[in-house]
Amino acid sequence: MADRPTVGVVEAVATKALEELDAVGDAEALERWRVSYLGRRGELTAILRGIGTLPPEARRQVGAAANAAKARVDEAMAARKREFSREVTPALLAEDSIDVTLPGRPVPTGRLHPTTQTVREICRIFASMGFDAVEGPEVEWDRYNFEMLNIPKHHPARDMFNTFWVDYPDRNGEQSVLLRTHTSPMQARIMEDTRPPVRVVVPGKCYRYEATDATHEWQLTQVEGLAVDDGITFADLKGTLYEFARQIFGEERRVRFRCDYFPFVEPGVDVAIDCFSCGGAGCRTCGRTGWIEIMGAGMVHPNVLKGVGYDPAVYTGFAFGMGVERIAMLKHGIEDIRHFYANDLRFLKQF
Ligand code: FA5
Repeated sequence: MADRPTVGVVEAVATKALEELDAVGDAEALERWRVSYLGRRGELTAILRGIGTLPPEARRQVGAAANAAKARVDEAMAARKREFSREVTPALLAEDSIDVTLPGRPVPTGRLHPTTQTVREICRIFASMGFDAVEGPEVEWDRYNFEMLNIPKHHPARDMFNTFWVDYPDRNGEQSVLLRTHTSPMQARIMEDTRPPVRVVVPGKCYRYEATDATHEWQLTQVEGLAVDDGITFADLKGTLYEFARQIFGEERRVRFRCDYFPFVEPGVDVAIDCFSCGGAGCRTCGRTGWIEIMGAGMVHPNVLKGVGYDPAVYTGFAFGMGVERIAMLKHGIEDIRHFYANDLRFLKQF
């Protein structure tokens, strides 16, 4: 660029700038063009800077021409900019468009464990018959798990419950703390704290030191039931459990009551449902018996009532304790209890 600009130079530069501006094809090229004419070292900028060095007369003429040229170029540039922004917008819109008819991406949701689902269903059924639900400790005293249930120390019935003992000997050096083997200790805890009428269910985990097979786990879930009042009979127990079986398994399932022995009830029964897998013919799941035992039950033993300060001449009651996994197996046709706690998502996702 000449040091001393003239009107002719100004016009020539402006014309060249406008011609090149016409040829600019996109926003990036426009920016390159702007820098080359109007940037700090741009051709038009250099002319405008050089005006100050001109003699006064030339400065006036060339200055006026340069200002007019700059105004024309600025206006042309602004017009091109507007054009590009109009062109870019539809292009961008097309690129970023959202197809509102596409189905949304699924959000993975967690789910309740089949045992939890079954516990909730059992509690709901008993709630409909007026039973409250309460929970109790899994680490328990010998006193509640055995003694208050009419199972004194060294009683042979302790062999029915293979026990995990907690290494916490009492003053006499005897083991007195354990992982509860059933939910029955809550019978004593509840009756100790309340006066009749009592109507509760107690869901919770229990532990047994035993070998596992298709229907036995070392950790199991039970729901205990207890109803005590004056005038409660074995017929109330049967009616309540038939109604429960009808609601949870449907009308067509058969229920079997058979005499059984539990030291804390008299008389005692075991309750079984005909096997879902073989329909009662006998198979691996039911141990070839045709029946799956789901609970123990009976009339609360007078010694248990006495132990908590209830008068057995006035009050009677029934109790039951059911295996929740066994009930879930029957409901869903699960042939092996060991699936429940193997943490295999292929199994768990089915519920
Ligand atoms: C009891 O635990 C008694 N407390 C039940 C009871 C309560 C009787 C109140 C009378 C009055 P039992 O050991 O039979 O009884 O267990 C009850 C139920 O728990 C069984 O019918 C079975 O469904 C389930 N169960 C027992 N042991 C296991 C195990 N190892 N794995 C899975 N389920 C089990």
